Amino acid sequence: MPRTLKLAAAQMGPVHLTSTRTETMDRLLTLLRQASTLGAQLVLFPETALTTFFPRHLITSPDELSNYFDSASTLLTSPNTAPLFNLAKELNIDISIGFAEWDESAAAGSVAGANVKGYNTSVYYSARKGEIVAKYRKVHLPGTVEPFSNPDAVNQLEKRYFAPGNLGFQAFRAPDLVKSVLKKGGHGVEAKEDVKGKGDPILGMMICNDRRWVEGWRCYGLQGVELVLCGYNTAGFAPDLWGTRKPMTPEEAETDAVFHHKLCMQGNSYMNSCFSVSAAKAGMEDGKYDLIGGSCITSPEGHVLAEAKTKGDEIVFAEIDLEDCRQGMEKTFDFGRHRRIEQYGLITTQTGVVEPELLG
Ligand code: CDT
Repeated sequence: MPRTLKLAAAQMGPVHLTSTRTETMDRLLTLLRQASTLGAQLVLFPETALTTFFPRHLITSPDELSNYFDSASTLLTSPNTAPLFNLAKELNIDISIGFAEWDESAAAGSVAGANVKGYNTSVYYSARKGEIVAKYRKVHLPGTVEPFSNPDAVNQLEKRYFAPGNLGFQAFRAPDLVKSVLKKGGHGVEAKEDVKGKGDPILGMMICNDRRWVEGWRCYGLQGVELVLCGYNTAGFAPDLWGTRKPMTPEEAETDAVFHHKLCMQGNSYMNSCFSVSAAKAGMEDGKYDLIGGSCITSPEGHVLAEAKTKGDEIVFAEIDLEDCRQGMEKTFDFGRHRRIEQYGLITTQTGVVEPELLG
């Protein structure tokens, strides 16, 4: 049975330090309406979509910093965020969006240090339910706590403002997003094997740097994920962050950064037999900080089905059939038959690299 889904990435162009919340919200609403005219049922927005990518700045004033954060518990009611969820409900479109989550319990600060204000988070809103049905907190936080000594460096102070995500890689089902699916206890559900690939779509969220780490993808793969959603803000040129043996022009560096982004989305989608969708915040923020575009939708065979053509506000759209995940899941990457967990111990017992002894 086909399980088709009309899917969109809402890529955003730059959001500046001077952009107001209202201006940015208006752009998000416009993108959602554009996706709706294409018939999209699910729209992904970028990481920290509501503001500029503020972790590149050293912000010491607590009041100023609090302007970039929102509480998860008031997303559906706060004037800063509610208009997007209200429109999603009206248009009957599920959305996933990234934002800086204010730590209401103050637990994040006690884990990671006094400066930490919360988590780099994304949520999944089900329009049919009218509620947020899943939340993910970014696990892999790149960059540094303190700015680089080089005054011209592009900083990424995520470790300063955010605690590492503590919700794991929890896959979830998107309620009633796709027609004609099996439900628990429903007719035709006899054994566990009978339901594989026939229920409500299985989704997983990750945020930006997470896409570079195979561990998260495999955690989702082991839950039968069919679609991974990933919003991002990726610098086009940041030699202090990623290091360079060979000097590169900003143009060469950006080409490489887009290549690595797509490599992660394509390779990991293939190796976990799932679709993926990625949405960038792109372009030149504050006239100075370049972010890559390259938002795309990729298939379980690793092909790019649709991709952004600009570095501005743009909808990337594709109609997919989740049934296409079955080929990989049942053959090349049938985990149950082919994985050898007794050989993978290092993955969860060791963090850094330990080289073999030097030869004599
Ligand atoms: N936002 C985010 O996580 N950006 C990082 C930059 C890393 S620099 C190597 C990313 O992985 O795209």
